[in-house]
Amino acid sequence: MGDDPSAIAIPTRSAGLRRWVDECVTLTCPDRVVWCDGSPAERKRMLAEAVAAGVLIPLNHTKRPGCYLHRSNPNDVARTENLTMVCTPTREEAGPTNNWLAPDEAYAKLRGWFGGSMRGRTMYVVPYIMGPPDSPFSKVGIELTDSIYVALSMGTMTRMGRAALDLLGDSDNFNRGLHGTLDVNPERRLICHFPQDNTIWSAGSGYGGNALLSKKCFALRIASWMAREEQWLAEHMMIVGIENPQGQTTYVAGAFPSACGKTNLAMLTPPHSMKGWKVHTIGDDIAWLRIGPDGGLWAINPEAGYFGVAPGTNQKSNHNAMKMLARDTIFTNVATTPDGDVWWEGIDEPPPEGLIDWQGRLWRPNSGEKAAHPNSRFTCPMRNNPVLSPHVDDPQGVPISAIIFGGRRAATVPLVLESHDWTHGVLMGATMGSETTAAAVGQVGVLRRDPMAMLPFCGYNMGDYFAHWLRMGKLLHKPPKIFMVNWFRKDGDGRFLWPGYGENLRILRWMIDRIHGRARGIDTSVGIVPNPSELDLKSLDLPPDRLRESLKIDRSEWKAEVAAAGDFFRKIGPTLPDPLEATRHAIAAKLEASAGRADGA
Ligand code: OXD
Ligand code: MN
Repeated sequence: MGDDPSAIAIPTRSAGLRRWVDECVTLTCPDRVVWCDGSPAERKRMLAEAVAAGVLIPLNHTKRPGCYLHRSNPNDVARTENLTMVCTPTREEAGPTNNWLAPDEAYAKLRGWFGGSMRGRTMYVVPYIMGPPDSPFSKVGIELTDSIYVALSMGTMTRMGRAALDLLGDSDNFNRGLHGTLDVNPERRLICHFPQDNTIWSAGSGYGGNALLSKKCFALRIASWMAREEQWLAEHMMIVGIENPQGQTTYVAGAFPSACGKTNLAMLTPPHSMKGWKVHTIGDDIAWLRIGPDGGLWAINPEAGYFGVAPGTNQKSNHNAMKMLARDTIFTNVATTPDGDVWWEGIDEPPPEGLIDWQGRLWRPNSGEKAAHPNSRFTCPMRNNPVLSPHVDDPQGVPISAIIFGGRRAATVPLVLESHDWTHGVLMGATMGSETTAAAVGQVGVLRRDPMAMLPFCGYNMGDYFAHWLRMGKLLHKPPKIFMVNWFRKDGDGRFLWPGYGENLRILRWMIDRIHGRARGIDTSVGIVPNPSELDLKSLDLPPDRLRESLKIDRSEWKAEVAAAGDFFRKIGPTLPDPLEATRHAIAAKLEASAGRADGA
């Protein structure tokens, strides 16, 4: 260990960091410790090592330079929410929506599993910064991992290496993440968060959401805890700038559950008819939002790369992603073609003969099995994104004019709905529902309440989290408008009513018109919907009755929705803030009173 040259080459001035690495080395007993410096030479060396070890398979470097395939253990292909714990001293602090373990119990159990677990392996010390290096809002984390795939992925997903140690200096204020692959056995898999210790211990999984500790574990679960203490917000949101033909850019942040199109929305291609409109990506998954000196909400993207869902990504759904995936990308659990390229369901190219499935077997078209895993992924640096915003590194972030909450709803929720005020917007977010996807282990397509798309990611009591959102509204002098969207409403035959993807810009445009006072909308009991005449529908082949159907507010569906929200609130229990329940009751009363109205809402 001590004789590894890289351990000497990157000293840290942080005594706290040295002490903690020593403790973890004593516990896990790796053969070698490598301090990652984040240099291109190091990456080249580690890629070669990963290939030699069979962890990565090089793809066709003529077609896809710098691209690799990783195949997971088939038991380890998605986040395991049932094995994800918030370890606060009391169960109440974790709240009714989180799994809880007492810190002593969690540490003791994991200490047992980690003991000697890195014998014969290398421990990578991965220092990283979440956020632009010059931002006062950025934070340092260190992940210790025995997975070269994780270390390489962290190099893409974060600002990784020497810069993080420089920023840390002699401080011991950093997130302590210990990750061990162990024997990839679901029986010995736990992802434990200790918010009071700024610590994460993740054991037994190599899957991104469980093992890249910067992402869900630090930037959401631990950061949401910090955000409450420090009066900011850590959210599961994409951030995008939308520039109109006059050159004015409006930034919006949008919370959608996993695999509901955040990445596509963050880099959408405007429809041909919307000449002069441009989209600039700030982030596709996580936003850290602060109150700026102007009293408005400002956002940074703490990440530096995208860990996106491959299936369904194609030239139409995300032309920019297809471009950025042409190089420097690690693909996980996709299918591969005989000439060493990638393939997945929904790539919009026929599967070539001789396709190899995500488990490395010859795929048979009639087998009824997917060639790529439904949660197969790409890990790609944000610098590859052709529409990356020039403001992505701005230390203060970008000003947010609107927050969008969106889910996957076959019925009830219209294409877009604006809240009446902040509290109503928080209610919309708090009660949003979505049909589950393959991003987490479990049944797919089941409606569940997923408040602010944070159900699996909020690091503390959900009722306290709602109260924090309400408090933030009071602190903001210029609160953003809050909208709810649903790109996924279906007709009676199960077909999507709205074309989605790039066409969603037409809906964003209406939001921007609302923000700048250029559209009136139609007020209903449950929020403001567009008057169809206010929507830019130029060259859109959508029959008026389908548009009407997608915007419809059905009174009986909404009565059921508001009642279901009440059921969910009862599960939150005593921490639920009164204003949310009062607003829900007021809407229920308005729905009752509107029984005689023509639109019924
Ligand atoms: C993700 C997720 O990977 O939400 O972003 O699961
Ligand atoms: Mn996500």
